[in-house]
Amino acid sequence: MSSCSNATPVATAEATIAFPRKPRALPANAQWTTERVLALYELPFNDLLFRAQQVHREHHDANAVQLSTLLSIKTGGCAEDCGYCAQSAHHDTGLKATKLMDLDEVLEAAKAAKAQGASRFCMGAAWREPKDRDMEALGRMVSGVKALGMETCITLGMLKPRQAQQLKEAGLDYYNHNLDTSPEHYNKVIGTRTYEDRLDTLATAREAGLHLCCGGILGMGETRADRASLIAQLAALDPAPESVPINQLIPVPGTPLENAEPVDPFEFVRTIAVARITMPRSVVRLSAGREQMDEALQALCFLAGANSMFYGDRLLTTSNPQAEADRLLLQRLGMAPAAA
Ligand code: SAM
Ligand code: DTB
Ligand code: SF4
Repeated sequence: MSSCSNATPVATAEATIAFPRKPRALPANAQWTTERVLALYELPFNDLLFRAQQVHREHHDANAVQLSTLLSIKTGGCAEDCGYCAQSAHHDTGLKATKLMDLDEVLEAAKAAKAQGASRFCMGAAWREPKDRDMEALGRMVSGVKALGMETCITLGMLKPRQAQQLKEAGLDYYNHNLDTSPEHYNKVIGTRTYEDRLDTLATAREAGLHLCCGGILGMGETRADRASLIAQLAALDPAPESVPINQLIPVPGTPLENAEPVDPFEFVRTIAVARITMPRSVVRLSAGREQMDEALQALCFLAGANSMFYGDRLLTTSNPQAEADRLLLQRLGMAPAAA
């Protein structure tokens, strides 16, 4: 396996508080148990893709792709120790930390994303959680982007109920908060925030009436059983997240996962297919890691049921395929951007 043993979280004061709570088990009536999800993974590749494509066509336009553009509105210096992340203050990645971006700069980036054809603008902040004093500025960003006629998404870490309501009132459509991996593998990657914390934040966002964008990362030294367990956790959220980002780890130098063994490309496609089958109505996003994939692999991901991607030359701190190259790829596949 990968260098994941190196990814064991640093024993900080926060981490020792974080470990005792056990992640919530799947609900007894969960339709997709980890075993049933694993059985999907075990299908012959062609059978799995056929089934995923059937489900996909029942619920979605098979040739439409939703395009989301990301912006890091507050970069680096994060108190959390996520083993994959360039922005954690626990890792020496050489990234320069910044303050929260000015509203004008955010709106300029959103206008540019819209002009390029993105329907959703996703703002990300490298925080464990937002401070109450930042909520007004964040609300103005959300309402400003919304006023441009775009869908809005934001990811700020853990949320308090009042903060989630403030974001909703400002016009937020989606809150992104990933489970990242299985509950079983989680503590090998992250020590400063529990799985339970993440589930609580997702519930808080839901209670405020926000749509959920929630997924994970492949290639962090997890097993197939872990991948199945992650998908079972996502599918058991009731309702399932409206948007499910499947990221391939971008190994960032200086992070504990910099030398993690890459996930097998067919296993990545299988995961997209399994997400499609278990969460039929959700939009499944082919997320980080597309620069490390060739076009044939991305086409297989669309065939497996991916119907969204991050679009624009940058993700948060790392690069993404050029927008022009993506437009050409979609054209060659006879696919078109989905309307917002
Ligand atoms: N700080 C907030 C949080 O973690 O909730 C939001 C930003 S965080 C960067 C959002 C998500 O990006 C993570 O949960 C993770 O799934 C994904 N991500 C971060 N670094 C990544 C990497 N190197 N490769 C793939 N995905 C990554
Ligand atoms: C998600 O699941 N992936 C995005 C978004 N949600 C916020 C972030 C990907 C980050 C990739 C690494 C980086 O650029 O720092
Ligand atoms: Fe901080 Fe989010 Fe990165 Fe974790 S993933 S270190 S919470 S920015």
